[in-house]
Amino acid sequence: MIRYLTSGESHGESLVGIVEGIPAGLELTAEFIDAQLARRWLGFGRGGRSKFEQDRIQIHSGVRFSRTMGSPIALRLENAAHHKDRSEWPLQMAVDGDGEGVDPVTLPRPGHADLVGVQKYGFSDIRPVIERASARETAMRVACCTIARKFLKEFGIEIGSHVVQIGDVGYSVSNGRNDTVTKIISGGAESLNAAADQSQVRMLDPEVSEKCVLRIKETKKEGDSLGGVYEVIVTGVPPGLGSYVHWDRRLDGQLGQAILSIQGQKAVEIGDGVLAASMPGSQVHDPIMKDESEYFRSGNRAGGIEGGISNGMPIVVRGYMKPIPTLIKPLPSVDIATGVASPTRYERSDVTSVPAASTVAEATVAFVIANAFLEKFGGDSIEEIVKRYPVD
Ligand code: EPS
Repeated sequence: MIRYLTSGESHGESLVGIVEGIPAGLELTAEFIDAQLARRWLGFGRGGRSKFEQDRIQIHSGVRFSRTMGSPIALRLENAAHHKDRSEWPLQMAVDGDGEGVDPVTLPRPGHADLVGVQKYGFSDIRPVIERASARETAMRVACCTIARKFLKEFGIEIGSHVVQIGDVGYSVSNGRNDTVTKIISGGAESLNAAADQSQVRMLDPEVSEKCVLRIKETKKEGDSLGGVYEVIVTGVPPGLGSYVHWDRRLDGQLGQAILSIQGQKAVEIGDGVLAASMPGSQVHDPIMKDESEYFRSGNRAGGIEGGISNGMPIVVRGYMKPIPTLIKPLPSVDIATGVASPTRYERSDVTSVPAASTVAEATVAFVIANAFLEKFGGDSIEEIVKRYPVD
């Protein structure tokens, strides 16, 4: 089984990750990880930091001559912001020293971890909360999970995503029944990325994409922020991953956790989950069919999972992200130093990061699917696993 840990603050010197449990013999290069890190910066509506933060992974251990060795893989990413950005960051995030001359942050933003973070950890300064709660952490998460993604690719399992809504602009898609999506993913879910990555907001429809860009521009002018919805699709998944026998082995439950663990995500849906709740059963459940050798479903409202187990159809997961809580427009709050009501102050931020969240979600989904795959077909090396799960 794969596990990973991340460490690091948004404006600290670097982010660090350790990935354990990747089988030996997997081809892995820094370039492969960097390509996914670059996709995480996609999307109109990001703030100033996206202009200069160049994420280049450093692989420190666990890989020899571009192949994994089965040992833990240590990764590091520099925060350019720590060195280059506003001069106070190195001071704010110094590892040693007594912190003299560093002004505390005392106005918690509604919707952020700020207030609950200081209440939990007993700080009088919100800065430590902001720094670790920041979505900057997802850069290392993507790096770690990209190794799981590479592992899945060896076995023909691909992951793609696209944005379906930003704020109130979008379309109601389909989980794989929509003709456009079905056609695109027939060549593997990565084709979905090839199409979505062309759009400024990772949307498949150019007209809707344009409308979203306009909506983001208007929202920026209004000093506000936007959330949205994205869809992650996994193709090439064999039937039988996950299990109904125990709650924590259910694949849909694990995917829900993977999505909701990403900063700012408030809801998750498998297949047509939300719509299905208001429809009669006869219109929801995908008819079972069989060709010469295999069972299949004539639809995919179930999103590729029945009874907590993959059924061989594409896995479809939707994530719902709230608007970013850092707004130019002040929100009502209370100063934690004085107890006096005071509007929030603006910190540099994004207007929306739904396109970025969609790529982070691909990564966290990869981690879940890779573990479920290893549970069923696992071994210590790629060679050993190929014997259990032959690939063309
Ligand atoms: C974030 C605030 C912004 C975002 C950041 C997440 O950072 P800064 O305060 O430095 O402008 O750019 O996202 C990233 C740095 C990233 O890599 O995604 C926040 O408060 O969550």
